[in-house]
Amino acid sequence: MTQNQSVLEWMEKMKELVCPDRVIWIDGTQEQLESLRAEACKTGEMIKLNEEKLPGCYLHRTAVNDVARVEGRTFICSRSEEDAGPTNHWMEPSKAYEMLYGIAKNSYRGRTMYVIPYSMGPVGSPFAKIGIELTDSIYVVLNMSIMTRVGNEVVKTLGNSSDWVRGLHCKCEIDEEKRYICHFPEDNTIISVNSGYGGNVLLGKKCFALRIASFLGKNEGWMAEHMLILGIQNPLGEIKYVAAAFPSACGKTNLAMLIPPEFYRQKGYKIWTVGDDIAWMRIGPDGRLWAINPENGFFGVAPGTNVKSNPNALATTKSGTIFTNVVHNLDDNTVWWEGLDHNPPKNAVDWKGRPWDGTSSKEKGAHPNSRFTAPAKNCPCISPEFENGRGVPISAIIFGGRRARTTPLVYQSRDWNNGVFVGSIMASETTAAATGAVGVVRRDPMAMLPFCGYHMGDYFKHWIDMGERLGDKAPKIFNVNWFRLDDEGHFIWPGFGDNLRVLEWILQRCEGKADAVDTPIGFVPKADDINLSGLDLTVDTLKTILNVDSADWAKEADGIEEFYQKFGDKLPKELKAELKKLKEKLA
Ligand code: GTP
Ligand code: SPV
Ligand code: MN
Repeated sequence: MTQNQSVLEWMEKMKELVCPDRVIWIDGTQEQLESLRAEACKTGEMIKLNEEKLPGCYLHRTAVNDVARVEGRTFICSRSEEDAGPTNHWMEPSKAYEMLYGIAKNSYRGRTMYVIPYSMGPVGSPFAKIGIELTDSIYVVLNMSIMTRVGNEVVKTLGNSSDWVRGLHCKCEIDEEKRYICHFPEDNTIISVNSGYGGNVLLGKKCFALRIASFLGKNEGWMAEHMLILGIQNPLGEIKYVAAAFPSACGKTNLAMLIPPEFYRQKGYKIWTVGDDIAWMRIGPDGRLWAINPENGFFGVAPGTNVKSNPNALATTKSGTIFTNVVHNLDDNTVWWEGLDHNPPKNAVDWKGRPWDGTSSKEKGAHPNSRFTAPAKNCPCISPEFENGRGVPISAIIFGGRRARTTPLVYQSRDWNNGVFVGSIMASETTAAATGAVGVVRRDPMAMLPFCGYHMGDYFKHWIDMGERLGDKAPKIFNVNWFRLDDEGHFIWPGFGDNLRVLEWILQRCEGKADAVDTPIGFVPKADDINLSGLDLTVDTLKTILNVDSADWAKEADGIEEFYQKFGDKLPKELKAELKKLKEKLA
């Protein structure tokens, strides 16, 4: 397959370690993928779904103990502990290698080693980076071949370069106690053992495109962020792009594919999806910030996805898609999940593989973090710029979280550094995307808490530095919160497609066209400036979610101060100054 010495040497070493029965290079051809799908169906690893209703679609169930990212078992193994920082788990690299090699040893006995050469970003684009993942899981091969660009073209593009990310994945026994997701930023290496779930094993995604890439970005002067990218086309046909960072399961896929409300559609608004989870951003020749989506598919949350909430995502999953941990409807060999429709199947199998009657069962049929892996090219609103290796210019950066109270629907930061402050203080209720308690408010700076591959204080500084380089060409920075609750616990803002109403105000602000109210935390819209046409929401209700409560924010400021203490001297002085300014404004 290749004469690349760095690849051959590493593979030899890994082969000696894990002892596969055979080695298969993934060439990216449909024939090879088809034979792997057939093999996975024969062993029961995957179930082929109804070819008429869901052509080329499959169902997979992971082990019951292996359904989400495991943040407590995710490590940054930099040489110095200080470089991993206070928000990451750290292990000394030589100790980590020794432990991981001990677990991985001989674990491919009786199994096949699949070698997946993959490109994050369009193959050969100046933005793109290459990885090679070794895995003993066909499920991983098939997911990676949807989520990334894989095969011969990638090997050819790599040539003799040693600039590529090494990835070893071993299913082992899917033993929770020996599950480790380890990153060696200084060695461009990722090792994942004892898991078969998404973000733990699709090494191009969070491991490479965020944890390793954020480290590369700091050193090379660019940014790897947990952000969707979307284009908003106005009635004049002009398209403006925004990037938005929300924590896991907080609405990136939904926002990236939103369908404009009727009122906006009639005026001629249209949304174009560039990415739904990860953005790599560089300063372009024109001095602006340009973004690409390094992925080639969507690994989206299934529950809650339906014709109303996200018709584009649903359409994207109608062919060539792998479903993980959803309900299997045995009547017509299709899939179902909570929130798909009001007709749960009676004759079905739940995500644990047990018989399930959706009409009477009190238990959920699909896991809350069940997912679809769907090709980007299926998406009805995929941007014509999706394959463009130069990326798209970003007008606004939007941070957001899931907050029942305190954070208003939207506000704008005063300038770049204040915007970095707004990102750094993000807090959100935890979701099922990672193991652990759900619904607990935690600080999640820039939605990168589980994904920053180095010291978070240095990461903040990198943001400040990027702003300095961007100068007056820097995107404007905003914060949104779709999740404010009323006293009965209902969402006040309708969300989903109606979020375009907020995006419209954001773009108007970028062009200096909309007014705002100056509050202690930044600029909030005047209630009249959010277009409510065709919406069953009164201006008075809107005012309740635009409100900035000084007492709540004074408490918030104390929480920020406590959080900031973690970073010691690594907290940039600019952010310290922003906190001081906030406190003064609240006093
Ligand atoms: P990851 O793939 O984990 O990074 O998640 P994500 O950020 O892409 O989240 P996604 O769009 O899949 O949404 C997760 C959950 O939030 C789903 O259950 C959605 O139904 C819900 N959600 C998304 N957007 C909105 C919104 O505007 N309002 C409300 N109330 N819920 C939303
Ligand atoms: C997330 O948790 O942010 C995801 C899913 O996008 S995973 O790939 O598992 O990280
Ligand atoms: Mn994500």
